Amino acid sequence: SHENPLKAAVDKLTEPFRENGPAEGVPGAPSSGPVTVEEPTEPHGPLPPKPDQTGPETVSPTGQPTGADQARVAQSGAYLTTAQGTRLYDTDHSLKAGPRGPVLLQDHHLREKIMHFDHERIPERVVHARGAGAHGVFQSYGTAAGVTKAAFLAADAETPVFVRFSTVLGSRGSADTVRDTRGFATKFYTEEGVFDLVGNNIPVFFIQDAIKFPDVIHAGKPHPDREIPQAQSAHDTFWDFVSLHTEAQHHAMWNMSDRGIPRSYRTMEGFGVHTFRLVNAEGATTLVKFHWKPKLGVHSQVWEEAQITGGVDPDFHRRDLADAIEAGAYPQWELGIQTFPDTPEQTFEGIDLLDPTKIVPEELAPVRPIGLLTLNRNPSNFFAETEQVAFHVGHLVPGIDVTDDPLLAGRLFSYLDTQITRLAGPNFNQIPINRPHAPVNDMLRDGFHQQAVHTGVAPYKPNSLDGGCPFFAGADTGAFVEVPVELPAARKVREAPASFADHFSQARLFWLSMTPVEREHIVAAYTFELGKCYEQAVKERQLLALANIDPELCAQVAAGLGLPAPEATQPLADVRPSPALSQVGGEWPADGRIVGIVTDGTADADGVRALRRAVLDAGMVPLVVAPAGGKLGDGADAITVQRTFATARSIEFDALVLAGTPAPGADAQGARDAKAGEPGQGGAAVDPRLAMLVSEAFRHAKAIGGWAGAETVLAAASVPTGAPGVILADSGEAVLSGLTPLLAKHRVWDRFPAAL
Ligand code: HDD
Repeated sequence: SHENPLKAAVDKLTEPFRENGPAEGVPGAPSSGPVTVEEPTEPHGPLPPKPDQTGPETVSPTGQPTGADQARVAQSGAYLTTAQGTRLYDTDHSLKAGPRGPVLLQDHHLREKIMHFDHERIPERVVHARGAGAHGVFQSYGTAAGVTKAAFLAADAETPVFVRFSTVLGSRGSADTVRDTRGFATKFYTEEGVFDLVGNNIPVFFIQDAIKFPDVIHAGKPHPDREIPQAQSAHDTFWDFVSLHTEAQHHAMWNMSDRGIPRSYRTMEGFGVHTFRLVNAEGATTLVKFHWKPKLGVHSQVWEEAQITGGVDPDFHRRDLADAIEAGAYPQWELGIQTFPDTPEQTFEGIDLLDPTKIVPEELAPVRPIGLLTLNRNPSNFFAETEQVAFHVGHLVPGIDVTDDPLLAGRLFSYLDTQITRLAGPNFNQIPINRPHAPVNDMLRDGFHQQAVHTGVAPYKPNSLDGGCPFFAGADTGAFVEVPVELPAARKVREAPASFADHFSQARLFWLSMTPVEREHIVAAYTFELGKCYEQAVKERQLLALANIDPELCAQVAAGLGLPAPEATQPLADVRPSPALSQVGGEWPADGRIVGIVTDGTADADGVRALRRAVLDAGMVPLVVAPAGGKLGDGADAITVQRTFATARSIEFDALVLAGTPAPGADAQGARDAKAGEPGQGGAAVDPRLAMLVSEAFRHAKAIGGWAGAETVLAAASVPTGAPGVILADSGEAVLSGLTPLLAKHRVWDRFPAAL
């Protein structure tokens, strides 16, 4: 960070606005000449919050409102009433002229009930319509105190937060696991006002200037004539745009990588994308990029899993987040910052910090942890909280300011503007989930859905009739004061800086930073997406962009499309890979991983029980899978079946253990016959659904184990017993100790490329 030479100027500029009255003749003050705003009374402390501006309701960790709020819960009072509080004796029948007669217009209850229902929906978000949210707390480490004066980043500060994760392109009801960027928006209810960090799980963006946002979104959303395809980029208009507008290539490559299909919201990184400017107590400024690092590591689904999930459990990510929180497995992320000197060039190691299509590799600027986010409470009402939460990149607190990134500039307009339509007016800050926890003392008045009953006669400044209140704060009394950045003399132009013309070097950097298995996934993703395009010209143009990123990547995709690989039209960028970008190679705690225990219900019940216990003891989650639902065995020892062969798919499990299935005596020939759906001679049939489950788990690179007869099932699923990540032992516990180290690596990576 650098000393800010302009601190004195800021102090001087803000002086007229402070409590003790204006200083005389300060240049830059709002009126010319001496400032004459006389306040007739002494300022007093902040006014108590208005009833409509207190924080969201108190809710117990189990989601039950506590204390006084209990009375406000629907379905808990004694009598059903109208919206006006009049008690009702019937809500099942319209008022009619006789049981078979016409319905009467005078039925006020019918009209009120239908009127309200007719208006239950609000417009979905124009982007990021599909999402899931959670409450939590942000614990600051205090390590950013040297670079920012933001109070919520001071040592030991604890701040309530609400986070909403989302996909970008799909409608509100679309599937969670589509290939897309994910939103990661955090609202910090700080003592100095609300700070929103409205980021994504991808650190770069498709465009460098917000004026292109309608273009990229129109291209990505379904085609305007048929409104298909839903929630995907695998179509002509998307690839038409990104192949013509090549600054989108870097972000498109992240989407085609495993980052585009996260395993869980809990296993995603988050990024503020833009460079922000922090200001410390001395007025010194530092440029930063924000990062969220998940404690569970960064993990993804494989493509086939994502597709299956979209069908069998479209709410996969939403459910996963809510279940984890309900089970007390609170997801956590560390907030970190990369810091850069605030020099006039606003570049770091040659990378333009105002270009949102560029990252600064962590190897060049390490991410320094500054606090811990824990999500620990599910919303109690999706609409009230997750749907109505309104984020805005302009919700800033003292100590955090914006830069001149032209993408950020347009966002600063858009997020307020969109709420006018979505939340129907300018008072969306009064909706409980959006209310600041800091005292609010604004002079904004009236408007649709105004909840406050403001008192006083003078919502204007200066005034004498309301005692001159409210008063201005200064930089030293917590005012948000813009950093007085010096601007070079400039011409008004519609142009971008020259460095913004580099569209391929960082896409190449990303590609070169991937491991072989991750590259294979990227090739498969491009081949699938372009394979879904109809226009030859679009495919050829995108191949040309790939040629300028990496000829090998281009050749592989071209081969998959059956098209010639074009030559690069510009020299390949000379870049150093950033291993930090790869998701493969690390090890993470196996806590909370899901182990499917498959049994036919007849064999080794004690073994199944013991394995369940061992899985729980290891901090993981056992799910017992059997041919049909119900209980296995009787009495206190009975084992509850949690998934059946009809409901279990590989997507849900991190590992599968085959416990005594099928009955001993089955042979491989029997298993092969069973695969065709018929019991073989002398062998028990392997249920084809079980065979499918196991072969899926194998293809999805999940660890598989088993004992007592597991070989037969493996044979039926065409899984070689010697394959990587297949552990056969003579007891469940022995199998588990073989599986646990595999789970720490997330997947059996060695199984690729054979598996896909
Ligand atoms: Fe945006 C929503 C993230 C560029 C305009 N955006 C939205 C959400 C996230 C992002 C996470 C969902 C918030 C929620 O859960 O309610 N957006 C980003 C990121 C961007 C970005 C990381 C680039 C770095 N966005 C961007 C641009 C514009 C918008 C350039 C317009 C010029 N974004 C919006 C919006 C949305 C929105 C139209 C839709 C709903 C909303 O704001 O509240 O204003």
